[in-house]
Amino acid sequence: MTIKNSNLGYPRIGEKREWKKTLESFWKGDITEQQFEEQMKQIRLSHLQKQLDKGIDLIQIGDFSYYDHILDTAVLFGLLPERFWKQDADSLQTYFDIARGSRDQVAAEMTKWFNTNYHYLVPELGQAEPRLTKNRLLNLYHEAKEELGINGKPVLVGPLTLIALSKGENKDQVLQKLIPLYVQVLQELADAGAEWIQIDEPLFVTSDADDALFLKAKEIYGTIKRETVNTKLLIQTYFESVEQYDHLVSLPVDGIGLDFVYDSGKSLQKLQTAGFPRDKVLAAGVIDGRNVWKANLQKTVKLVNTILEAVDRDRLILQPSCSLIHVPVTAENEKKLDPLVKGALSFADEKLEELSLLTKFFNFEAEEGALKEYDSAADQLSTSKLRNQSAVHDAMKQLDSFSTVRPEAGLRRKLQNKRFSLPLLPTTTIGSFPQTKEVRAQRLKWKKGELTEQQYTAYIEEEIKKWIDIQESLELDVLVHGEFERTDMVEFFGDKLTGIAITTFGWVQSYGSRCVRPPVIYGDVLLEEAMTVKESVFAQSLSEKPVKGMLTGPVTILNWSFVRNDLPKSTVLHQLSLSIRKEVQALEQAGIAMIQVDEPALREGLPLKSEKWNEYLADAVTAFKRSTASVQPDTQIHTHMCYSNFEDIIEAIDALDADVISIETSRSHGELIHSFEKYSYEKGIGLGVYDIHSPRIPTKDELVLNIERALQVLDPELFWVNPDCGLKTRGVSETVEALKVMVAAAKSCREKA
Ligand code: MET
Repeated sequence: MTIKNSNLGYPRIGEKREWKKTLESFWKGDITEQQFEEQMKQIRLSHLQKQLDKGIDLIQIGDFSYYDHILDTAVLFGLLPERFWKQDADSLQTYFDIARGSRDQVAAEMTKWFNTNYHYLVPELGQAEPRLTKNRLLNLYHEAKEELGINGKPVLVGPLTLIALSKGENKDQVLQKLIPLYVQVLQELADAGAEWIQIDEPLFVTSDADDALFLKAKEIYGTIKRETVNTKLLIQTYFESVEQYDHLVSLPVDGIGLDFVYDSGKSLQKLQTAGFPRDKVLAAGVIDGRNVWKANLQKTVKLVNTILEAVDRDRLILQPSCSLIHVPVTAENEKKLDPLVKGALSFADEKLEELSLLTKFFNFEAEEGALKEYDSAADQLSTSKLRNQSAVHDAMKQLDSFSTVRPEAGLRRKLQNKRFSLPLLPTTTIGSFPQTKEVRAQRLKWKKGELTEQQYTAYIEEEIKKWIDIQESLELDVLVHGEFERTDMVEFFGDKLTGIAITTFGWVQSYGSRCVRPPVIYGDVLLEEAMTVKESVFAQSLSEKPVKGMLTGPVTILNWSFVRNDLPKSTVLHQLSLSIRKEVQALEQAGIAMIQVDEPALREGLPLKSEKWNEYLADAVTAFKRSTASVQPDTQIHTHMCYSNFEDIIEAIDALDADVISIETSRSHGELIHSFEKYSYEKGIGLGVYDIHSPRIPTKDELVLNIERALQVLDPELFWVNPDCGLKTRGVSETVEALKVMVAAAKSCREKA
């Protein structure tokens, strides 16, 4: 019997982001709906063809989406937000209106998919009566069969996960009503000839998956299985091990998918000790679907052999650990990378090749030599200087000798008050000012060599000067240089630090058509030259007021990059902290008296399993403190964080020991202030007073209200007034107008305080 392989999802965006371009040209009205559908079909079919060519046996259908597969599932079951009910549920217009907002209606809320940087649209249950709309999945199944002869494996998010991720009061009721609809969809696919159908239930890896949930799951899948005939159902989990292994594997379905890469060792252990039911198929995630490194196939063979001790060959399917939408499409087009780095990379296409080779090996169609040869490319990177920088290793050996503790916060505050003599409720911004078309055009010219280094520097300095003048005339108290020299707050540092590469086409979908290109941390991280001193010093030379130095912190650089996997993440984090520490020192030595180290990604890096939180937070806090603790007590350290649920991590935030923290809040003002009510926070704090995601200019009264509300809980001596986040995506005049209102609001609150 041969061992089969399977895929869980292929990146939609295309090698050169063709998908994004098609979407955006449709939104702009450059192509008609028919042209749009035709172009999307070509992209979709080419992705299927590629997977077929790479030797994948079970190719999934339904992972391709025009925006987001959770939205697809919600629409399939008629779960449209109430404000869109008047619109035709089957139309493309409605679909995109929900995703992006229409002239009259706001879009659905967006949030991160488990611990990834992929954002899904949150289904709103409201008073919805679930019903089936057009069964797009069925059409796609037919399309693959007719056009390419592929008997695809339809993929659908399961009812438990779908409901858990939705907003609404009546979850149980909706869930009950969904079950017959799932049965109907599955049966239509079965009747069309689908041999396997995959139902994703990643909810089963979270801490919410308790006995009660599995009890419900048993009942629901009992019904689904009983009523769906002539097909095989597979329940798929990913991103972590399933604590309730026994419950999961006894669900009444035909196959179970487990992630053996992000496993914390538990699923494998359970498989070894408790075995695997003989009447089921195990779909084993053995190729890392979350990272960009080549698998070590010889090690993977060992893993598969261990799995084979518990499962018969003909009951095993090999696959990536999760959908490949979390990695870029192909490493083949990366022409600018060091060959050692490129040689060790594996994006989606390469991962499928790995899978195919591995399957061939187990089916006696490939020799062990082929695996050895495959693994040697990554070995070359491992033994190279890139991963063995003695300066970094020496520093890491003495990690404890780098201080992480500053003098007591109260004492620092006294010294800093004396040094800066700021007014009550000081005003500032988060760092970036509008990245206008012109700023981007100039940077592009410089990158292409059409501007000399000198010309580009002169341009950036002109922008800095313009905005220092604007900030002076707005009478802001603490200024920033504006970050005009930065494309992106992580990419900028990734580009400058040794050991981190920026790819050319390494894009992954973040939300909708928006893609990000995470830097690749491939080697030991080292700061060889100061990264931000020039611009900061120039900006400070133009004003008597303090201008904040502006850095991205180690936790955020780590969380927004692809990270080498030969070291524990915490080691890479600590390496990063040593580089940021050096930069902080360089800024201080150059006379910069306030330094902001942004950590917007601190909260989102929390592991899925709560038992791992303490370790993560302890490392994050230490890395931040190591980055910042070298400065004099009267140098003021700021940090900034983006909106998230702070209740969970408020102690860690306090432990960062930053002199001033600013937090994005305007979308959850009440809730956030509430967290601080219960926790007495005694350092400088600015809760964003207006939303920067909207072009709307706030009114002074609104902002006064926001400030006053915060002051009911927080000490006015500690409160700062600032917008929610950086202003890089805003227009120039709306930025100036909004800041004018903000300063006026701060002044009037100051008088009253
Ligand atoms: N300093 C950065 C900025 O103002 C912080 C952004 S946090 C996502 O853009």
